[in-house]
Amino acid sequence: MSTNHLFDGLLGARESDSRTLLRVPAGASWSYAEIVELSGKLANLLREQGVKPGDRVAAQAAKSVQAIALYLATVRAGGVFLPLNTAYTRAEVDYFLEDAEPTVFVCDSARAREFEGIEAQVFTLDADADGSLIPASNSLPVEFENLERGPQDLAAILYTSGTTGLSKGAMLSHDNLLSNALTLVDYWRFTAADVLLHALPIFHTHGLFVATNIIMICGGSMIFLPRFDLDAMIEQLPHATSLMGVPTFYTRLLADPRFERELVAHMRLFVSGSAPMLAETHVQFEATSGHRILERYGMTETNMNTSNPYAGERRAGSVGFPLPGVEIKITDPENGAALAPGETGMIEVRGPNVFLGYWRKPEKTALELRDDGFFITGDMGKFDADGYVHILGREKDLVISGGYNIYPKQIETEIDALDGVTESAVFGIPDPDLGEVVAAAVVLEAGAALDQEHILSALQPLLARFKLPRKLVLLDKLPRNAMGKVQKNILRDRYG
Ligand code: MCA
Ligand code: AMP
Repeated sequence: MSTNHLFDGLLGARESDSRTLLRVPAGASWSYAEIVELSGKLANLLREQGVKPGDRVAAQAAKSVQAIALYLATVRAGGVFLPLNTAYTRAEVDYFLEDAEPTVFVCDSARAREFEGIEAQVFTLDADADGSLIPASNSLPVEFENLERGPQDLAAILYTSGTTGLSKGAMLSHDNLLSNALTLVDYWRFTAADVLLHALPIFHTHGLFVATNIIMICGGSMIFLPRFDLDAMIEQLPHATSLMGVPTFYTRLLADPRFERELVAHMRLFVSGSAPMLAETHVQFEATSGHRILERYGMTETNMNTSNPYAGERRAGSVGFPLPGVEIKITDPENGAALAPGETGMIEVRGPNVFLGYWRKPEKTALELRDDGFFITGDMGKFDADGYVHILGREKDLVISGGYNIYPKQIETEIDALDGVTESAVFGIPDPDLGEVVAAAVVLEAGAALDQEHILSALQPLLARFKLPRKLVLLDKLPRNAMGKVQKNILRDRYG
């Protein structure tokens, strides 16, 4: 039998395991064996559609067990899984389809007409499993001889924006994903007794790889919520042992009077990441629930890099220690020279978790991934005296809103292209719910007949709704320093 590094590591031994891997609040559940079977049928379908090793399978699909099975099927068929945020507009998706050239594209049936005529074979998959994908695979065998894939073969591409405004596909290998999940199972002490309350989207590293891969490896199960919903969280927490979320999950739970100590007294672990968590949230969470949140730090390009300890002190305001096998170096951003503990500089990461490079963008890869394997994260930080890593800022121009990364450059490019606009600056302002939200300052041409409402409606077909500025101010000019660089810190202070 051939080896498939990632699939064997995740589910290799579980094809006749009748225990539950996943259940939804309405009651339906799927065993490990059933999900392996479903992935076998889908892998047969992908092969029938011409998916060969290295071919991309893109999915902009609602969260469902079938979407998870499609990820597994792609891996088994030797393909490269490419999940896309369901909020992306047609204009945004077009870019990914052109760049990645998938063989198969799966989307919601409500949007299928938008994608008529594209190069890829289009199938549809809705939240309730309706659509063409599942019927097309129904009569195919569950048996599937997995394609031979080694540790360094590509398993997934996840797009992440950049300072240029154009998204870059981070190429993740079988071993990037497997090695990181294996490390985390150990570090966070996941076992077959775990029930993870899964409320994250499954088109990002956090919800797809960290949460799902960990559970498959440890043999535990997941309660799969379609999205974060407070009522459902309060209802399901008593049945879970662990939760992974972005800080917004925790601030929203804390604000709900039903979130009390007794509700979660039985819980084992609360993990937070994807965005900075305020130290006061840590403190309040512990005071209310009796649990100390375990904060960790990751990136699309690197999976998880650091984590607070399971047994030792979980330090508020810190992202913990480098994970076993992961090296972290703090460097001078000007020249890359290593800095001493306590000094603040660029966080660089090396290890089996670090991606292979950006898809078809060797020049971008060369800018961020050093020859010696260290990846330049764009996050600024330091080690404290006890070896804990602290993230102290970002060198990259990035807004993190509710755990979604939003690159100002993409929004500025769209605003600047509007008739009547001279220039714009997009920046993050603090928000009690989402951490940060997007704000924009726009300078109009003299006499331009544009106002805030026109600008926002012109942006709607171009940008996912979570990227639309929540605050938009019209200015005569943007504040600039002596070098001519826009001073976003001044805008942030003034309008935040
Ligand atoms: C939804 N909206 C948002 C966001 N989410 N606006 C800004 N930022 C957001 N994050 C907007 C919608 O467009 C909509 O706007 C309105 O809010 C309500 O939408 P709804 O879906 O009801 O939103 P919500 O339920 O309030 O969602 C907030 C959320 C969600 C629960 C925080 O965004 C979420 O699940 N975030 C997690 C993101 C995540 O998984 N990040 C991991 C990536 P309108 O009314 O105008 O239509 S980072 C990663 O993977 C790295 C590796 C790592 O370290 O983990
Ligand atoms: P992404 O592009 O989704 O991979 O987002 C990765 C970025 O999210 C990192 O480079 C950090 O800036 C940020 N991030 C992730 N986890 C944390 C955390 N625990 N604290 C602060 N920032 C974080």
